[in-house]
Amino acid sequence: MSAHNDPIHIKREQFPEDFLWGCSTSSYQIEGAANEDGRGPSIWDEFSAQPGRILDGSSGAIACDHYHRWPEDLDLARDLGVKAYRFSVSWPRIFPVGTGEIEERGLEFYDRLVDGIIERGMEPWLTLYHWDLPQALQLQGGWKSRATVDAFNNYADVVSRRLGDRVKHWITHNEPWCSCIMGYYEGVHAPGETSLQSALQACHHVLLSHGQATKIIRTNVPGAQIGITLSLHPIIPASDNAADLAAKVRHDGMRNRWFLDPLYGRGYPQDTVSLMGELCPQVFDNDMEDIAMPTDFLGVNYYFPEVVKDAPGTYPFNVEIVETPNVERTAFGWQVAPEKMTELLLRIQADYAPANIYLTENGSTYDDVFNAAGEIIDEQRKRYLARHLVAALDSVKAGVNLNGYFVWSLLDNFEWAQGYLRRFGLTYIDYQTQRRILKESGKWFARFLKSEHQR
Ligand code: IFM
Repeated sequence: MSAHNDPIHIKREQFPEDFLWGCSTSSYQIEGAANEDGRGPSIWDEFSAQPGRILDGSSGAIACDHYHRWPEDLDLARDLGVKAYRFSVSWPRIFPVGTGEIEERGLEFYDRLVDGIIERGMEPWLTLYHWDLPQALQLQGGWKSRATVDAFNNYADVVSRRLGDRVKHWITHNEPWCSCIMGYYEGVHAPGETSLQSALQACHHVLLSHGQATKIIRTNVPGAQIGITLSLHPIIPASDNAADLAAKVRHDGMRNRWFLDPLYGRGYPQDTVSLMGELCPQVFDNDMEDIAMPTDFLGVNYYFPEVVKDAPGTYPFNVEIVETPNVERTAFGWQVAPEKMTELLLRIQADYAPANIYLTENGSTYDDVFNAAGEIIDEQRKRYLARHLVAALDSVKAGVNLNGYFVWSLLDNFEWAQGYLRRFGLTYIDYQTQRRILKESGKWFARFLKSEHQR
């Protein structure tokens, strides 16, 4: 789109006719009903209960009460005009202690949800793991333990046998960097541990479970389309000097290549392995082959680039993330840089050539305010969305195998360590009344989707 065109005028018909439009959610962030129908505790119930972990002291115990209000929420998704609804299954609803006895009521819930999605003319896109590990497994080491890989495979087997007649799109894991590095090293997400060695072992097990579960789903679900979703970041050096350029490569190794390289059959990146030294994970024979199991698509969650500089003495890689002044940011402080999304997708295409790429999340948080008419005119979120759609279109035009875009998120929800202080939804949730109010960004997206051709 040329510079004189306002992104807000982007039209759906500028995209290929079969480009897939969707919206995303995740179980712990919206479902609530934490103690209902036999659900066991997850690491996020446990983590949220610890003082000081969640900024507003909240938890996902009630969240959007989606467990009871899912028909209304699916109506909202349908009315937007999306053709795909991405959700995640809560592992502790199916296996309250992670393994062993199956909780039938949990499976019945997802039966109803999947049927509801299909009845409304949408495709279910199911994520198996969006961070709510059963707490009982965490007590045995969580993702640090190889036994969790077996437990995940069993869970993937049970869910894919049950729902595979209706669900054809499967995402094994959402954002392993977040579940492992933020959870086991930075300590800011559940389970709140702070060892880099543990985090790298956890990453290895998550990637391994992805590969092994892919094989299981492929057997159980004829015609399944299977992938993994990564949070990927363009890395920008703070300057052109050699030290900052080298810092960029080091940071990219951990942030992006640590996941992409093994998934695409290259093993862990050697430069990062050398830097990690003895912190590297224990890898058994055939693990790397399993991790590189062929998939049908790569899910990319894009939010922001990171600017880095060389910072001698900074653990673990002598790299510091720089908060560049005078750049546009969302209320979270995340830099708004849609053109960097295009660069990122071009790089993924060039370096890894995934069979298909889907943007499985992209969205923004801003402070939503009601006007006198009781509406939320969230111009910033609307513009953010439009600009990223332009960047998606630019990627397609530049030859990226990008086949779909999912907005994060259908609803405001429990934003992990930020609690309910951050709102990413196209739909506002009044948490007192559970009233849903479509924001202007949601209305704009619906107008965009209704223009011209329908998938
Ligand atoms: O809310 C999260 C989501 O769970 C994973 N991707 C990023 C979103 C915004 O932080």
